[in-house]
Amino acid sequence: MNSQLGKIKQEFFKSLEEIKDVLQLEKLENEFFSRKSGKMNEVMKVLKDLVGEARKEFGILANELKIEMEKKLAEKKQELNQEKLGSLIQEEEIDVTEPKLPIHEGGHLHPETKVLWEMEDVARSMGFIVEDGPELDSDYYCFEALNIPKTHPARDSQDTFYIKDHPEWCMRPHVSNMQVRLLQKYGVPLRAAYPGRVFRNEATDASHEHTFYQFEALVVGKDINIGHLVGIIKELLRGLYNTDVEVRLRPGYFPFVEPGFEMDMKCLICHGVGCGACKHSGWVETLGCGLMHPKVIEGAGFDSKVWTGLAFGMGLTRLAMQKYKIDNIRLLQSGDLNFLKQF
Ligand code: FA5
Repeated sequence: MNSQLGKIKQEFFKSLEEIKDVLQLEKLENEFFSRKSGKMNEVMKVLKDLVGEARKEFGILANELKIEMEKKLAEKKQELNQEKLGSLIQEEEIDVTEPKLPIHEGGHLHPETKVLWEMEDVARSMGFIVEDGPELDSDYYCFEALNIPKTHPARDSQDTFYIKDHPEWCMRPHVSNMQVRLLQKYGVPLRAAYPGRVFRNEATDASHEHTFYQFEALVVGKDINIGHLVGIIKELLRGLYNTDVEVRLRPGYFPFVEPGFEMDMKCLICHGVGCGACKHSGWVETLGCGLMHPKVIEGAGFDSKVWTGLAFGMGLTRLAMQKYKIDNIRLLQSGDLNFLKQF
């Protein structure tokens, strides 16, 4: 086998042997197969310098190796999932003789789920793909890949829930952990939305929870500007509320955008007069946004002189509060049926 391919093969199989969980596996997959900077794709660049038989032979060998590696990745994924399932079954005791509880009434969707699904529909109608992401994630995707330095306060365990004895893993504090992952998976241009649950070590009040939902989206293309950013956000809000929503933009700092902004919407509960949901200011802090930082685009493997992007992360729980006129965020996860039956 060609020495370059041989080296890659050896490196891949050695790393594969050391993989212990699905997240490590995903990292390995990116290392070798990411569209722009994956090692396999780098090797394929050799092809253009080869001619005739040498080119044909190299192409066949590289393709065979790629198929073999992909097969091994799929097998490993299945093995890891089965191990996990096995341990869950062992832990769970199921009593199949236990009588079924009577069903008194049908349930219905939680208000946050309704808003989530509506937002997904609006985003899809605007040409966005919609993806889920991991809630337990690596420090790399949550911070490092987003140009957030080691010293940033968000990395402090005061703000982020880290996993005991595993300082490289945390419960994601925002869904921005999907930005670089999606760029690596789909390449550019890209229009993607990635809502989900996030976790922060927060003191709760009427508008802050420790566990809440965000709806984030990004667009990467050529000549993306702030007009696109504001237009897309307003269109999404109009789709959710069926009316124009008054918004205001303030400068905001997020290391992964430049320039960055925070956007507030006029409180739909009190119409700007002041209530618990808007901390009596008439405005609700709704989202962070901006033009994607060149370092993030470069980090995902793309030329930031050619490709530009926008991103925004909305507080989906707050959007639901506004939609259903809920003035205390803590009610949403209270499990109080008297509250939930209203929706
Ligand atoms: C972020 O989480 C950034 N990742 C958003 C972003 C994405 C900026 C892309 C730029 C580009 P922030 O911490 O401000 O930013 O949270 C975003 C939104 O989540 C807030 O505007 C707010 O609506 C909501 N939010 C934040 N903290 C809480 C909380 N404790 N409880 C409920 N909602 C919250």
